[in-house]
Amino acid sequence: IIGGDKSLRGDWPWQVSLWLRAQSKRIHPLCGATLINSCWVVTAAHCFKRFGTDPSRYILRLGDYHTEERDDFERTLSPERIELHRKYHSQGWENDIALVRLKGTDGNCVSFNPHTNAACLPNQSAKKVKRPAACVITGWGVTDSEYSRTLLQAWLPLLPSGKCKKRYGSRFTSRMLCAGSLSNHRRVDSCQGDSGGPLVCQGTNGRWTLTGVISWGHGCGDPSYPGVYTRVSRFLKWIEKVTQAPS
Ligand code: 4AZ
Repeated sequence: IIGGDKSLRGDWPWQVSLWLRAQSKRIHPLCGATLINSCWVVTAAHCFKRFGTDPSRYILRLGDYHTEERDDFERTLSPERIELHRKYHSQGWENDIALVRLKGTDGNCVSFNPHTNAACLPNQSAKKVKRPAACVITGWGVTDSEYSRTLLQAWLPLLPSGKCKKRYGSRFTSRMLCAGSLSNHRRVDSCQGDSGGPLVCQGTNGRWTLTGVISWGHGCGDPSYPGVYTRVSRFLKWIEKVTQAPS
């Protein structure tokens, strides 16, 4: 996260970290992810581009805050299944969304507590995100120098799609959202290591909704190249189909 600040423990209870298991039993931070119910996590499909979708290669951490210290509420879980969007192509950025099923039974995989809870999904009928909405991105990815050890947050506005169209041309599609700094002097952006993590917006009812999945952009923190996010509202049917299917 560029231009953000330290979050407080428990402020973003749906934030999940995705780690790669190395041969040496060490783990390496890979991506962010978002808990959407007791058994399912949403992330970016491109997180699995290099190492594939064999669940045994990954672990997920919930309720985490400091990556190198043991937090009271953190739990490390194994994925049971990784489902990439079937129209995701590793050459491009379209449909950059994946679902990860946690191990567990009877639709009950993790229990919620003040540090572990699900984000809401967008309303099926609210296809349009109202701007300017108060949105937040969170992650342990690259700051100005290195990966962050504590969970960072940054408030940022959704931008008109034209801002991203102008910069990225046809690579930016209607299944994506554009978000970043409004001013040329403030750098607020997601960056490497944040991808797969949440862009949540707070509705007038106070609920936090998973509006975007951190996906791509040209560099990080350059106000003329906004960040690009998977537009979650376009994937609700797919999410429903995958998460409701008998396993
Ligand atoms: C990345 O490499 C990445 N500034 C994520 C987000 C952005 C750029 C790169 C957006 O995962």
